[in-house]
Amino acid sequence: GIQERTLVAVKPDGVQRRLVGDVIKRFERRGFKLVGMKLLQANEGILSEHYHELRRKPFYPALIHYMTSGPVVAMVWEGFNVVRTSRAMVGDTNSTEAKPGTIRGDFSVHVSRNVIHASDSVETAQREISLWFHSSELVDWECCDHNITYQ
Ligand code: YYY
Ligand code: MG
Repeated sequence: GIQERTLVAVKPDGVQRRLVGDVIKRFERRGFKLVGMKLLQANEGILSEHYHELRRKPFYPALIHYMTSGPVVAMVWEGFNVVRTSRAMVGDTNSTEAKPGTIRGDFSVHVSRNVIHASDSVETAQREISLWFHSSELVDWECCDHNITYQ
């Protein structure tokens, strides 16, 4: 869609490895607009909702343990087709398959420590944004280069 929004989160391994700046830089340079951002220690409550679809997977307990092991940086990015484009920027879930040039393909070697989350559809993005952010934490603002980035 036109000006859609997506949830991106730098996971605890990414924060520990000081990759937050690299991740933000890629989204800024691509032309997306940051409309929300916070560092937080996620608890099991939010993560069990966030990963509800995966609750029966064998890796689920380890995933929750990892995701609660330290702070995450949650962000909302806005722009043209941002949901699909950010998935392409993030790369394959399995770091082994992730192409060089993608965030996972450049910064991770194992699926269980794959640095970053990005919503997988517009519907998922809407659900995840309202799970991680209050509407008052999202900022509507005009980017000064909007008419240069877009036709
Ligand atoms: O959306 P994405 O993060 O690319 O993958 P999901 O299938 O939603 O899985 C979420 C999360 O679970 C993944 O980023 C790492 C972890 N995981 C895992 O540890 N082992 C797997 N075999 C599959 C996923
Ligand atoms: Mg997913």
